[in-house]
Amino acid sequence: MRATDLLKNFLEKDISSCTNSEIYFALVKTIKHLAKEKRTKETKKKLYYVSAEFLLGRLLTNNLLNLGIYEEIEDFLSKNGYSLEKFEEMEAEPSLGNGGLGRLAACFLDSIATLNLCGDGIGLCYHFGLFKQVFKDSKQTEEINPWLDASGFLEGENKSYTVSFKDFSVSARLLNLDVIGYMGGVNSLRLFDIETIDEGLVKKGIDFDKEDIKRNLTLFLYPDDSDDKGRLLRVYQQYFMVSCAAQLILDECIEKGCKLYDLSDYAVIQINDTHPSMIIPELIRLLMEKGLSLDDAISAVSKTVAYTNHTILAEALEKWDISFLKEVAPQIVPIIEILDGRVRRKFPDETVYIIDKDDRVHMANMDIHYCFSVNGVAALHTSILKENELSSFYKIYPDKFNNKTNGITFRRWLLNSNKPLTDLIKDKIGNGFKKDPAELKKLKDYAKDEKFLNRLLEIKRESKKRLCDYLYRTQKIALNENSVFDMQIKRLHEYKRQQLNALYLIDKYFEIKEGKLPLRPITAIFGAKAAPAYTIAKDIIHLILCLGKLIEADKAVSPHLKIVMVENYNVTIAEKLIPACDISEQISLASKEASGTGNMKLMLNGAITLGTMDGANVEIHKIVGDDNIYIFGEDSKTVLLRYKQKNYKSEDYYLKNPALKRCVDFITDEKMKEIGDEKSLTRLKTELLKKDYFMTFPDFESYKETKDNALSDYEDRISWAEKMLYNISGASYFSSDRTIKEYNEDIWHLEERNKK
Ligand code: 26V
Repeated sequence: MRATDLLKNFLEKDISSCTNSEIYFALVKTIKHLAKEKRTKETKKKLYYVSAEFLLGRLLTNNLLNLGIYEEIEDFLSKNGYSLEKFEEMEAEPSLGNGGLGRLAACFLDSIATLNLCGDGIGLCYHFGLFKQVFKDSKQTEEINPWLDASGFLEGENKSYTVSFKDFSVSARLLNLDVIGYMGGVNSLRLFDIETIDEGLVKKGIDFDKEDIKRNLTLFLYPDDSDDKGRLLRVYQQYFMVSCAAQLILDECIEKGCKLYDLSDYAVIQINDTHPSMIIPELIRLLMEKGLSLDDAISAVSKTVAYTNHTILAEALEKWDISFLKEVAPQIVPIIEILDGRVRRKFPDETVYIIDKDDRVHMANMDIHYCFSVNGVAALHTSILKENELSSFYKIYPDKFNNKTNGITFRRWLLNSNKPLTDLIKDKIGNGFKKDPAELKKLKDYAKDEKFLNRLLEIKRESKKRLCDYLYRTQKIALNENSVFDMQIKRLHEYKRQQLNALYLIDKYFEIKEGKLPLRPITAIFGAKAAPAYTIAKDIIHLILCLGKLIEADKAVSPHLKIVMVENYNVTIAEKLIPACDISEQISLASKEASGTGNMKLMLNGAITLGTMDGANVEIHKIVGDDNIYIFGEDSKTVLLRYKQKNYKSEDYYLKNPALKRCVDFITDEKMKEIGDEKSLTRLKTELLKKDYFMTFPDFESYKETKDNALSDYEDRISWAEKMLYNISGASYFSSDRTIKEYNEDIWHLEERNKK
């Protein structure tokens, strides 16, 4: 049956007498129906991608596109006087992730299904996604972000498990979201919830009783873990997730004929960072319960689980006090002790122990010893892991280490979010790139085709105009569409250095005041959420919002410079921002950003990167060449050496460089204090002067020079368009289809499922 006929059936009456909500839910039912039809039999071996985060974004239009019925449905709706956009906007975004790690998991699910591989995601069904950010008095406040009732895509499954904690147990409920590949297969994202959850526990903002585990376990994504109660809750969540995952995986394998010691013939489990690490002892425990010997259980699990590392920041590498694990799941503690004992007997090197002298369990260490594959997420990141952070492990297990440079799904980040650009590409090189992103390389043949380059510029202009309309309609932000759109859109973290961008903007403000005007007005756009307990990150947001206000009120400066921070940056807003970006800020301190994936989305949409030699920027640089990217700052070797020597003093740079000093001092200038909160601004300034752990100051000058060069090059529109073209075509490498093919060839070894 055609999609529109199905839709009409689900509407049950003539569309003209339906409410918007009836139409929305009929669309959802149509999608679910078609997804069911497309499901094919599973293969013997299956991938389980276990992750605490899946930052999916809205599903409606993406699913229509992947099913190949977008145009048909759009047509039908418009003939009846409706725009599809209206229904798209009714969907509450499932924000089940913080940032890159969760969004990567979502892109991977899309590619796995598209490539017809048999692989499900497993995670938690948080009732509230990442908090909704609301600005009050130029500060971030947090509100709950519900999505469940308004979604319609989630379905209950007839399966439940019991998870036992130390003093009590909970019943788990399994829910399913279809993962619909682009003209490909259909897989599942399996999300676990508890029967006894109580949304009424949430009081003010995002506060709730952190100790009432039976009622709060799946309420929130990443509850604030700034205190012990929060940390303990996180361990509860993690154990709950992996115990459910392990039970589900074993059930499915046994049903297919698995004899348990041959688990790795039926399952491969990719763990997304260390949040699911407890699946190792949990699986060992369950296998022993089912009759395997300790040795056989350890061996089966070690051949089945693979680990991806997503960060080298020491503070982000999870270490749990063993007392926490004893409190939550004492049944796995003896197993972890056995695993640690084996390591200690074999390797007399404290740095590779699982349990350290302070009785903390290093989750990554457990993973590396007991997984068969350890991968980093960009070439530089993997080599830093091998040579620095994890060098003692690399010496022991050189063959386990491998790199899988991240990627993004072009369905969401080009086909769906930038239709005019998609159509232009299709006109030039045909439709092939939609299934085979390598075909994008063909675009390079048009690097000197002025007509084509002009069309690229026109499309960018149109996207900027659309963004202006959207931001005005939704947030009352008014932008000048003829200005340069410079964007830094990502989580707020000191290592990503939004503060460096802010210092540049202060410098620009001074220049404009002195009469040195930019060639064209500049619009600096930020989008970022700060972790609720991360004080300095919130101070940086405050600084940016105050600067925006100060400049807005200064009539000498405001025609030339505008600073905005969009509220509640999320996947939905990213989809509107990215097509409209001219300059993509990727300015993390070299060595700190494992990969970055926003950098890939932005280049694919024709933005030019201004960045350090960090994460995947290094590979972007290699692909597009010096002329098509703006690289600045110290490289990772210099940075790592400086950390080693422990001799960085930010004050030295401040005192040596009057331009920098002027900018730093301005943070607490009287004018700023009038607008903002003195305490917050002073705290930030002091942090920079006394610590600046992420070394903003040494890169200030080269950042300024390089950014100014980019702004001046922007004026040669045709040569800028050529840069855009090289970036769009070079982005082909960063398709998550390529990444997933590599995971499959090197780690998973799944056979392609037969298409129906
Ligand atoms: C977590 C935390 C938590 C505690 C406070 C500091 C902190 C800093 C960073 C993180 C990141 C955790 C892992 C993560 O999200 N990594 C991101 O993974 C992306 C996908 O591989 C990658 O593109 C990003 O570079 C990386 O930051």
